[in-house]
Amino acid sequence: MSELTKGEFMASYRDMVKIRRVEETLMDVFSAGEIPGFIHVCIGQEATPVAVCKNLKESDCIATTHRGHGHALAKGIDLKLFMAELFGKKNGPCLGRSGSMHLAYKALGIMGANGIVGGGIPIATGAAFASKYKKNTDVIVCFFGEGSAGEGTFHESLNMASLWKLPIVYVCENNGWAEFTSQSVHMPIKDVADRAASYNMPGVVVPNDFLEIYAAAGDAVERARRGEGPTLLEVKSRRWHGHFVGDAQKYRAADDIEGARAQDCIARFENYLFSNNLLRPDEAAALDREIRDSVSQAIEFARNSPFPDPSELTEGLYA
Ligand SMILES: Cc1ncc(C[n+]2csc(CCOP(=O)(O)OP(=O)(O)O)c2C)c(N)n1
Repeated sequence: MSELTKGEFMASYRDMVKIRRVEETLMDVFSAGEIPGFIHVCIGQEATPVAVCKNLKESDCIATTHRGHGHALAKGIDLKLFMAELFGKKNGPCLGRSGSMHLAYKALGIMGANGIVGGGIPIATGAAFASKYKKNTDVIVCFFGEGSAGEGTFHESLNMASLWKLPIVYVCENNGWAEFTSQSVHMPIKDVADRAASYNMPGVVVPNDFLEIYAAAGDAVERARRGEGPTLLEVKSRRWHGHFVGDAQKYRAADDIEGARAQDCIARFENYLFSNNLLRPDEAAALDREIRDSVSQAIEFARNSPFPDPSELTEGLYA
């Protein structure tokens, strides 16, 4: 793992706050009916995408899930293009066809969000095979929730990746809830990382803490890049809001939600930066204003962008 410079600490903090402000704004504009489909926000989980992606280079690839906004932003997608795609507009990276749940951006190695639980895992594993086959040293990161760890795709992919020593890091963001189902009723173990032993790869558990995730992801990415194979990294993350925007979370106890908020990964990182003289409160406030402005500008950009023309519907299809 490489040591972060003061500039990289600041950039990481900025990315985490950016993801939160984007998600908060999306909750509002989605609720106002401006975005089609469903959206799933990652508020409370911002440390993972940023800490993991800070260990990647541009040509490294990621695969993500229905809750993938934070991963795409952490990999560096332009905020205006991102927003245009969510609004279904023609100037989004997928020409407005993907929306939130299938967002992809090849130029930055964002292989795609995925509405199928566990669907990204074999795709990412295939990309890792391609990287090894082409000898190009790119590492693939596959983000998924603990709900995916019960899918066959998870077990088949991890088995193959270990057998063939593929350059991949499996990152499970375990927030304890798969839609409306608590982990305790669908999984007989507490740590998804225990499953790594079956596939003879390291299984690592870290809390929802930027520094710990950054260090563990760094080790896993380096191991993959050295050709030593995959790692299963589990983050005990917490989601603050419902499964999708509009879910009232009636299935969750109040103290579970309050506990999630109390373990805020951004506040924790901010405290670390303040107490180590890496950030001052006035700098944090200025950064926040700047981020809020850029989010508002991206929303306006998306609102004012054109929808694709129906005549373009079959463009880009193989057959
Ligand atoms: C194969 C499949 N089964 C079920 C669903 C319905 N579904 C959508 S999200 C979800 C829960 C996912 O939970 P998890 O993987 O833990 O991710 P999180 O939502 O917590 O980020 C389910 C069951 C689906 N989309 N795909």
